[in-house]
Amino acid sequence: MERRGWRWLPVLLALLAALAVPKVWARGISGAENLGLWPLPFAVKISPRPLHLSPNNFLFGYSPTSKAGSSCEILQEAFRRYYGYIFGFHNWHHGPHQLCSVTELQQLQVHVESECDTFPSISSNESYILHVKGPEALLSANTVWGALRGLETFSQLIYQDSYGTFTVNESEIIDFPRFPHRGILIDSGRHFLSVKTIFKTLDAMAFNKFNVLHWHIVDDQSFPYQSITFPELSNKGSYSLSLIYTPNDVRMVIEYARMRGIRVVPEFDTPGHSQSWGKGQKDLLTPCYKKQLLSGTFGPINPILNTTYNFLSKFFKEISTVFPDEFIHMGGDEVEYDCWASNPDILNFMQAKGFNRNFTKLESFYMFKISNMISAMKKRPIVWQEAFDGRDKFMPGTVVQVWKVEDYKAEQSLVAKAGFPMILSAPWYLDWISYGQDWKHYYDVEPQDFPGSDEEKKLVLGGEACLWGEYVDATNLTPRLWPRASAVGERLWSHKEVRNIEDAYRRLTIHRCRMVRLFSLAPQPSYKNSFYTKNI
Ligand code: CP6
Repeated sequence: MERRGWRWLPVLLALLAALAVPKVWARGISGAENLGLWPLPFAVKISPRPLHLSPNNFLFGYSPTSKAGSSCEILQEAFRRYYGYIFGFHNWHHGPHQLCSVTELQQLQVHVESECDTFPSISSNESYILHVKGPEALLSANTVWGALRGLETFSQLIYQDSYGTFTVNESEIIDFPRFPHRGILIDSGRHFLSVKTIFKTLDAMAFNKFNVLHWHIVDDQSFPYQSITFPELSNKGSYSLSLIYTPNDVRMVIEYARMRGIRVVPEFDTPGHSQSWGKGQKDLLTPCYKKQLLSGTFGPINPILNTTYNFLSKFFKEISTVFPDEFIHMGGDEVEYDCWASNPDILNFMQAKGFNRNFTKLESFYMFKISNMISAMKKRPIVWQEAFDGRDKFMPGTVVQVWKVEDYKAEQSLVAKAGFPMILSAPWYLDWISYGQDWKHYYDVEPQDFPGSDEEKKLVLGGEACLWGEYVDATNLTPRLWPRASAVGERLWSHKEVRNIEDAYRRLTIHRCRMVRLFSLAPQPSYKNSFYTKNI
């Protein structure tokens, strides 16, 4: 496209969207049957005309008018990565293709409308247009994040013909995500997950256009996060002194994710699920009583002490500087009340506050104080649904994560009626395994199918596939997540009407095969990779 043409791209995009392009293009998916594009782009047009690519004569480059160029590390790194993904694992073909009449594709020119960004956010524009033609293909995006998604799609278009020659058909693709929050939850509190395992998960997420790593980093069982302010938490609370995430490990995860356009949302779950905190922080947990005597066991975080809030305020201050994302997940799920109910100091406090014996009010009192803290640090809180259900006062803008399987649509309605944004994970528990193709159940979910107005449905920011760690560690994490999480990936990225299960099955089979191939690749040589692997 010429210089002048770029200015009209957003207009063109809007126009094509208005014309309901998927009905014309994606429905036929002509020529795309064997490619296994996943998740399916908004509009796909693939011509029968092939172009050949030669590893020795193919480059990624920038259009002259692109605002982001070779000083943009995110794109430079992505170019290296995708060159490796496209050509890396095959025997290079040096056959006589120069002699045949097929046009060669020599370059993918990338055009980005805005300057190289730093961190992805919930409002990042991930749309892109891909125009594959010889000898130069064009990838145009509003942001580098869109360019990353377009590079992934470009790599999925390339195949080897029967002679082994790298081939791509002339094609046009217009694409953008349906939801802005497309997450995977990993749980390093139940089983420690090495940084290398997390990297592999981030790679797979990028293959499926996921953009949020929800890092449930600590839980009852262990506290692997090494805090700068409170080192005793992991000294005492981790499984071992080597099974921890040092500040450098955390930085590497955030950086590896950033390079792939993936946000890292940390979860520090309180007041429940916090047994491991108690080992390194005296008087933080509630002492439980048995027959009016201290039993020696502990319950949820003690919500009646000033020391609790002083500690948590310093702790979350650190978290808010270590993790650059706008969101912090503060948990609030599955708080057990029996220990609170056994403790006379708690009961007296509740009496004084007028809570009587309503423990939900006590929990709500605690959660409101923590959300205030997090808001004061210019961060937005995310909570599990119980924190919303029991709300007395609830911070505006708090995101509610709907996780309970029972009646989740009714819960979605309640959250939406109250005007709060939400993330759906109830139908997507990937640690739950059963016989057969359960991905079809994940695929069938319609995240906006609950009683409510159109305005209310817009409060669905997206969803998360959750891989709780009770029965998951590095030995089974990858096969448990993929390709089943891919079903969630397409549901959250692709158009609402993309739900043909036979077509999905055919594409997913190919996509799985591609992922297996990519996983078996040796790490790509790049500056970033040597930087990362040095410390593993
Ligand atoms: N761990 C934590 C879990 C779960 C939750 N929180 C959980 C329990 C049951 C189901 C799904 C998830 N394993 N910390 C609840 C959000 Cl079915």
